[in-house]
Amino acid sequence: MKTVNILAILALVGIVGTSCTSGDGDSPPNATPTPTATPTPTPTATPTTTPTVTPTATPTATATAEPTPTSAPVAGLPVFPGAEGFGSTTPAGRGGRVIAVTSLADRGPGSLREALETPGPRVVIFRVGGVIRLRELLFIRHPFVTVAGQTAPGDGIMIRDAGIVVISHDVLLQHLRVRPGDEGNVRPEDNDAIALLGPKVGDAPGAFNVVIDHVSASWGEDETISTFFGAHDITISNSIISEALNVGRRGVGHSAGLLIGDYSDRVSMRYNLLAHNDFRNPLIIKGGTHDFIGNVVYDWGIEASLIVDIDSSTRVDFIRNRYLAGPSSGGEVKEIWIESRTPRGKGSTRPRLYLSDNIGPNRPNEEVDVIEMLSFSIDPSVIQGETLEEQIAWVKQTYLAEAPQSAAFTAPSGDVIERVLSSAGATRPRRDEVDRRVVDQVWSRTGRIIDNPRQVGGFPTLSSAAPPQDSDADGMPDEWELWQGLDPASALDGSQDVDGDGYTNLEEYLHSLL
Ligand SMILES: [Ca+2]
Ligand SMILES: [Ca+2]
Ligand SMILES: [Ca+2]
Ligand SMILES: [Ca+2]
Repeated sequence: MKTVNILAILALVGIVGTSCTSGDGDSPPNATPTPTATPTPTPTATPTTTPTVTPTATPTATATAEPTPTSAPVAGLPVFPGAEGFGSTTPAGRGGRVIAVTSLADRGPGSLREALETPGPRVVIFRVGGVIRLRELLFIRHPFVTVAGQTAPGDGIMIRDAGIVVISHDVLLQHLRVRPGDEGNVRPEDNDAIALLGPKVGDAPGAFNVVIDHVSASWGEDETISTFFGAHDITISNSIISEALNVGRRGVGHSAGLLIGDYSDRVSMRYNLLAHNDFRNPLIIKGGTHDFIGNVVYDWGIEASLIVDIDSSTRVDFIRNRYLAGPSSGGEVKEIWIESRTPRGKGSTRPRLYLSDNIGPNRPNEEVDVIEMLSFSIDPSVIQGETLEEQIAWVKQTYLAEAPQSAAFTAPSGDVIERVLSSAGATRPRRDEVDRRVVDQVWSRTGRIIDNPRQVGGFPTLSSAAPPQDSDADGMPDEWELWQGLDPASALDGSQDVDGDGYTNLEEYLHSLL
């Protein structure tokens, strides 16, 4: 246990002994873990602009030419239809060159690494499916990139043995499986499936305007997904974050799901499944304004969600989440644990949460007071009030907000659990056996936190298949182009926007696969 805190407070409010929470040991590679900036939480409204028609300029790009953006950006256009959350109006690789991944090799011609290391706006499609075994971390250093895993033939794409590190901006990743495991070359302390790092790594601009959507991330040794060092304006949506490895090469238990780490700001976490992670479901530490909406948290171990505020004015909206205990679930804390290390006398910098429609073991329905699913670590001396009732009232008044503080959102209709379990993760072309098993385990309330992938059958194999015919190599198959009235013999039309809705023709094809 790295952090020993406090404090007893109110029996009814819930209480804690130790936490296993800090950012200790989470240093990303080549980075100095000494953030110097203090973030200013800035609630940001969701753009309400209705996408307007913008004529497309004459296309000049080809599949092999240098990128030529084809149209003025449409203000407020979601990066794909239905995208929501902080950063989700990024253009990503829109209008850029098409780069096809044709090799599963770690590097070299046709590799994913080569595609990501190519500067300039780009849309990365896959002409091969299967498993990419990385020999080292896969960095995204250059901005404006779309990685469309849904285009992969066969069983789709899985990345193993190392993870992805995003240190640039305007990035969309969809339908990828990232399962580092414990057999690769990355130090366990750095071995995240996906890390989004702010401007603290070399001279990189840092991660912002990043959308991670329909991604399956599992078997990390550090975190599974993390944001750190001031990464901001990020959405992690419709994804599965599962089976963070516990006692493995690190020698200590470190099954950590999702870390919104030091000085991250404006991170949306929506409609994700977090399953079989001992802690950090998520951990939000040191500030920022974030939202956690419509997620399913299953089978946490010692803790589910934790907010550690260290004199940092953290603001988080927890809305419509479902906490389902599983065989690993234990610990003394309730579903949402608020730890405030704000020094005495700095009352204006306490964390504040907005809670609405969250259900869990300690609050099985909306009739139960929200306080029942909260645990607090607070210096007892700051708590005001003589009687228990007065103290609880003070705690509520101090730590709970009456209205959402982050981006606006559209409440999804239907059942959250049904939605998440049916659609989360890399579902295109199809879910792999890891995701199918995890989802089945949520339905049946089975499974456990694991130490290594061998305990659950090891790495799956994914097969490739013949990709669709694409004669002009613009990323759109011949058949689809003919159906759309495009020219299967000309690559000029991929970056055009024939219906003027702001999405290029190539994007329309990518969206048709979602
Ligand atoms: Ca990490
Ligand atoms: Ca084509
Ligand atoms: Ca074409
Ligand atoms: Ca269009």
